[in-house]
Amino acid sequence: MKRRCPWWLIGGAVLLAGCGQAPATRVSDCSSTAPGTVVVTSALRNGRATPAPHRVAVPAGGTVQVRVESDQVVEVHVHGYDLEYDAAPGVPGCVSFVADRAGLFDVEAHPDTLLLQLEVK
Ligand SMILES: [Cu+2]
Repeated sequence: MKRRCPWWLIGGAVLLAGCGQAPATRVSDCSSTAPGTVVVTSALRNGRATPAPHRVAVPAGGTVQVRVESDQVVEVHVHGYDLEYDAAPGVPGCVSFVADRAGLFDVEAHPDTLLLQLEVK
């Protein structure tokens, strides 16, 4: 699920917790893969994740690439890092970023299909 700050909170967001953190920095659009990158792939078929939702270990500070193929237009959301991108038939969605926040983060096809979880530690 998305957690966006209401527009009227943006100005004071620095003082408020709970609106989420600033989006992570995208490393690339996945046209290349740096050595050592953890590559994670998932596919959405008929509304179901393939393979079934699973947990992927990512070393803290490492670069992770999350690639999603889909048979329908969907928005992919990497929770915790607040990254959103589209995937469509024939046009996989992909993002690479530095996993600099520890924790367990859902990767969803919105609105509510869990694709996988990234466990950063
Ligand atoms: Cu979400």
